[in-house]
Amino acid sequence: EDGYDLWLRYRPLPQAMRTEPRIPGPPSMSSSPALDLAQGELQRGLSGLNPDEPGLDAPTIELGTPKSSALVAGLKLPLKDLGDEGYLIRTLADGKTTVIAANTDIGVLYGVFHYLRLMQTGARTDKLDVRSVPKVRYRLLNHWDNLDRSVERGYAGQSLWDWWRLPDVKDPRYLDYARANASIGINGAVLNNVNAKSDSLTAPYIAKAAALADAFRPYGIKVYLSARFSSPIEIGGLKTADPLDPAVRAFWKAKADEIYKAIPDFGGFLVKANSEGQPGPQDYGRTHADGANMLAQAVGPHGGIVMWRAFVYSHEQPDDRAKQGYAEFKPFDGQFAENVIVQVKNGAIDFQPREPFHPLFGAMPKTNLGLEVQVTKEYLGFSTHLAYLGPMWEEVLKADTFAAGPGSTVAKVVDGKLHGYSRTLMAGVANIGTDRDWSGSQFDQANWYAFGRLAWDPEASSEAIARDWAAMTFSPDRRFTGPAVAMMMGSREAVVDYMTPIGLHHLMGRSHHYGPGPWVSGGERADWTSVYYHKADKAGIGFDRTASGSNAVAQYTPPAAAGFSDLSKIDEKDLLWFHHLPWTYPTRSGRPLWDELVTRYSRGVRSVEGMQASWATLAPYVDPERHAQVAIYLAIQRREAQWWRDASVAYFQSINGLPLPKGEAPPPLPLEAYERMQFPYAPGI
Ligand code: BDP
Repeated sequence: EDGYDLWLRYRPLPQAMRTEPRIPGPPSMSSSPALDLAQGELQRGLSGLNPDEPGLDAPTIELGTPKSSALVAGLKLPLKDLGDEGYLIRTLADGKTTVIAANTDIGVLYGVFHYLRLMQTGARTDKLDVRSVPKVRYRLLNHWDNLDRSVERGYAGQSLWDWWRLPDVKDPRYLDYARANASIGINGAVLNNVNAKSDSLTAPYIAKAAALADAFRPYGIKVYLSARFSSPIEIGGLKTADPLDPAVRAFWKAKADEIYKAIPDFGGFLVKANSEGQPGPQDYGRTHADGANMLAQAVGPHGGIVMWRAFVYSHEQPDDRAKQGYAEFKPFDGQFAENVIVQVKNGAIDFQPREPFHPLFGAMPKTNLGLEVQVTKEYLGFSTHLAYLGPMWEEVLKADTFAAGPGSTVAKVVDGKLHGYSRTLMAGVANIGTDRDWSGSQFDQANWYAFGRLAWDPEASSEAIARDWAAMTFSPDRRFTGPAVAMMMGSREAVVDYMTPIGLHHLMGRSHHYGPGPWVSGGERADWTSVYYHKADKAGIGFDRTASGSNAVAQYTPPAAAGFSDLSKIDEKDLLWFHHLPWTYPTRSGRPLWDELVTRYSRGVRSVEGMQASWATLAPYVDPERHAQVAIYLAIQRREAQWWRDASVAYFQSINGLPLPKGEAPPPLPLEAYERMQFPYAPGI
């Protein structure tokens, strides 16, 4: 039991949970690879979950489209609004037949996975009436995979893509990867790192990407590539990459044509430009819109899209990095081509354990905006800390931009409803690698899973998703799922507490981003240090982003801004993100700020102890191998939560000179000892 089977284990259900044996319906009228997969998956699931021989009068399941199944065609089901990916699952009036129907074969496959999920989680399946349509069109994993198979910010081994042996050798794992994605509705994968190499757009690499596309296609997954903006120079022999230069435009058009020849359903390009040293249109005095539109024109005739990232910050360092994305994109609202999606991180800094929503959401009604989240836990303890990210994403999706009055949530921006976007996108930076358990830990699989489910429905409940995942991955027994889900739901808050409580952010070790580093200062850029963000001194702590400070709040709509600026309104979870306050500031607990800070640090450590205790009681429901792995990781997390707490308390105390609140243990080591702790070989940098 190494976790390879993910949430698709199909082990026999406890007797009490087995529904009547079922048999798949008769062969369909016509078939396709996706339909064969759907049929095969159903058979595999049913026989795994209930190994008993089906009785002669067992209920049947019919699956198909009106084209592939006479029964489905004859039923005249309301399929019209299901689009290309939605499905219906319905038990017919005879009570004996359940149909899984869709307009397309991939819709049927999605429906089969849904049906199997119901069985796996012990839900009733004898009287079904389910209708599901994805709310977001592009549901993509972004792999930050390099061509040498290292994975930037990856903590689960090497890249799955064996570039060396591709295109000839097709590792069966590619199919398992695609199947897992299809089971949660992911329909695209950007294969290579946003810090891209031009090599990935050369003929040999296009052939390799085409082999992956062939493997993924039956599962409804398209491939996309990150494009390096200076490719016309590096592989096109040109002197410039100026997006308004005719030769440059011709290069990209020819490149797109070449790619589509090899991959007729190629999805398009993802671009990181003029950010962290990457080349971009601004190098030529052009705008993001100029760059994006040029590429959009190249892929447009083939049906492709361009995802242009808003994670930008320039060489000139502004007073507040949080303001830069908005400043560079907002003025160009309405100037991006229809097949461009501006891809915006959930928060304005960089995937911190907690960030308020990015001010661009709600601010670009005339530009397709997509949401990018980080599934891999670069800033939340890599793969050894247990942090279920569903609640973090739900928090941002539920945040109210007030762009069109109350209820203008980020979810409604992202699913296109608020502004009528023509294309909608959710992208997740993948946490997948060659580790047998795919994600580097058992519980990190839940983040991959939750990302897919939330991309399908950004208004879904992260708790319900956790329950499904825990039931499918470990055991549907409620005595297991109750405590396991409680653990998961509290886990991200625990990390916030022991790393960056009360709105603090960017306090981690330099460059590898592992472990505490609130003292980090100096070096290349001020906005790569911790002191830039916490601004602690003898008098107080926090980043003043109100009108008296950087005024980043002004980038939000007035009601949202007021909610952040007004000390009587702000949720304390965001307090020090927006305010610089005296150490004595009275928080809502009644404790002065300093005492509250220390209390939260310690609470984080105690939460991890709580997870350990809870996990120990769950041993009867989990195989010993996976139980032990989780227990070992929790022990690492406990130790490191303590390290975060002690190092942070020691550092901030050295600044403010204040005593610890009563009952709080002093850090066992002097500050210098924490400062000296180094982790030079952290993976995935
Ligand atoms: C940061 C990562 C860096 C990425 C960058 C990005 O530290 O490795 O290249 O984001 O999103 O979080 O481009």
